[in-house]
Amino acid sequence: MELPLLLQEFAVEGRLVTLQPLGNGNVNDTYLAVFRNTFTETQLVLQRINGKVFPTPAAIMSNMHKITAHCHAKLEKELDTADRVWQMPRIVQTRDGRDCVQTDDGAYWRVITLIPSARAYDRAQNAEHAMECGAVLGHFHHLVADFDPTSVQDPLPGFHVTPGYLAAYDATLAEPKAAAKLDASMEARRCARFVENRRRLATVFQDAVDRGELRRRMVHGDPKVNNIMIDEFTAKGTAMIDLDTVSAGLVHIDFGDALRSICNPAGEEEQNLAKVRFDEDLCLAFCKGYMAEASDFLTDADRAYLYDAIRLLPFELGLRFFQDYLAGDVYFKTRSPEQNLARARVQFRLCESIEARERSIRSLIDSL
Ligand code: GN1
Ligand code: MG
Repeated sequence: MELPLLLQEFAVEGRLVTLQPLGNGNVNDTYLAVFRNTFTETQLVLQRINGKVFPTPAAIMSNMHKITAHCHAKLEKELDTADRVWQMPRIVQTRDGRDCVQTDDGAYWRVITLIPSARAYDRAQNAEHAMECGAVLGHFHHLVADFDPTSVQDPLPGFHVTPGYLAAYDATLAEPKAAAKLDASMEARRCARFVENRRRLATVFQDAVDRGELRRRMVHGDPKVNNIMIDEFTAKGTAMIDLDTVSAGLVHIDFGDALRSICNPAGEEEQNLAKVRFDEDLCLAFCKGYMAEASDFLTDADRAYLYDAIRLLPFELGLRFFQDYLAGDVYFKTRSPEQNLARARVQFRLCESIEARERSIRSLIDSL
């Protein structure tokens, strides 16, 4: 179906004046749609949910409906006492009251509100930006802290289960095609050695949960820097976007994922590995911003595992990129054949940089 025609199914006023690709998401297809009438303009986000990644798009939408309803009510209630107007995208329903549309090809499409006068960056800009990112994640954790985790379905079974990614990697490597791909590339073989030397890392959080040291709570799941909106006028953080993976998990996953993205000023797509490093000033700024919003969330046990989270998440994401490269780029969107391999190398390099700074990162965490 033509996209402008599809948009007509949603309850939007005005005439469509432009429809263009938006952002750099690695999973869903995202467009900006601008509608105008004589006196107003409405800017919206049209998204095709990636059905190869999310097995049950309808569940994703039902989760989003419940989570945003909870958070919007809380935002309204706290508006008068808040230091800023925090925002969160809202689902724009269809004219007949549905949260999304399924087209004949089976794809699920949804429309959500754009956070106006705000933007997300692919890389941390400076310490102030990192601090605002921390504040947004901390405030998000505050918003979902009293949401009942059992009322949402698992959006993506196996998401952030590192041993599962390792098993998928092993299964891929058992395929002759993947093994040949590994054989053909010195860089890929280097990545494989990197993984072999860190296999034991994978179970650190499963073990901690099994021992009863850490408990699950509502988390975002994908709090990387370009999912955090910054107000263009005030330069303050204003919203967390990309809510598909919000579910019960460990706060460590969010911490580690945000930091692996924010503390690598070179970004995820850097070609020159020499530029990839873990920046502790950005880390400290992020943590300060987070603590100002959510310091009471972190127990001593949580703190004890923060370093492990910071080290694990780039390992896990690198492993996911590397496995996808070997499997023929089936999960993450790519623009060139070696892109997932290059992305994996960046994450592994970042992980090495974190390992080299272990003592200093641990004392930074202790100082929080
Ligand atoms: C994907 O869709 P996007 O780009 O916000 C991925 C994250 C990765 C990220 C790496 C559902 O996020 O887990 O950290 O790419 N999301 C999913 O850029 O797999
Ligand atoms: Mg995103």
